[in-house]
Amino acid sequence: MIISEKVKKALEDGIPVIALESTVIAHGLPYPHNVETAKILEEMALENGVVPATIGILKGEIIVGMSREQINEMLADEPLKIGTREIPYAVGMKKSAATTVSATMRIARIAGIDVFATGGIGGVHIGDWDVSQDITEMAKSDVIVVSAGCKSILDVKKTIEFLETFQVTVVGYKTNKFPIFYEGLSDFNLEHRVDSPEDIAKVFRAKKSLGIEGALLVANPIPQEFVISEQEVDGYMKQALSECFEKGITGKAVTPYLLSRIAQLSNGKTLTSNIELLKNNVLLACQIAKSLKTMA
Ligand code: PSU
Ligand code: MN
Repeated sequence: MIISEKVKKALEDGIPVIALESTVIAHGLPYPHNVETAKILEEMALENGVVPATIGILKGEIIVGMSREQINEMLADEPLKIGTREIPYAVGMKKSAATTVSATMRIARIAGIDVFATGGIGGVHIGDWDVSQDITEMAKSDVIVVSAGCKSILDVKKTIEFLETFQVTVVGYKTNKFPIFYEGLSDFNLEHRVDSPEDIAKVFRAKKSLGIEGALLVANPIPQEFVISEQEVDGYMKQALSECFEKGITGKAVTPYLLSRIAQLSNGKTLTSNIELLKNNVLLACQIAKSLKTMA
């Protein structure tokens, strides 16, 4: 595993670091928005006094803190989309790979990074049995995952139930409802709410000090001005889902297909919301990372 000099130095000097995933760049957003967004997110972290560490795999080499050139090289290799269980394959076979929430969490934990900002987590899919490794990884890795909940392309109710089954600690940030990505808030209640980054840091500290393994999932709703109505998203979603079914798209290919179709069908409206919620999650992750340091 290669940890970039900047990230290594920050970890040694106690400067806050946040992890960022590479699947959202490679398979979640279309070119050139993906590379632009990756840059914007890293700059935002730096402006907030936090060192960003984008995680991905380049020709079998795990990289924590990818440079711009390394991100471009990874994209040029048409990387695999990998969860934790595929890390050994990518490394052993010297493949380039973009890491999903599960793989990014595992690598962040190994590297000693406590906070990770993403867009949406994977969960329980609608239809055929398909449950993301993101959930089972959250049961294991002690990382704070800041996300805007999950997309309603998933079965939100079952995803929430699975988070309970796998003992994932979930808190809503300034909300009592589970957020569903572009659509703002779902109707499903969250049991626990926190209203400050300091409180999130306190919950994480308690978890660690008790040795209760697993993630602290922070459900951070998209800013109100970028919410797209459920009705509107539903229309796009139904069409994209039925195409997916007709084309026989399954497994890993489902999420990227749905994401890109929904972006096309909405004339880019969902893309803007996706980018804005990512920025919002990075900002909160920075505040949490700083709170963890001041508490130390
Ligand atoms: N949801 C999004 N955008 C994404 C993903 C999920 O709104 O880019 C990506 C994340 O990397 C997540 C992965 O970890 O998809 C889940 O994929 P799967 O459902 O195949 O486990
Ligand atoms: Mn799956």
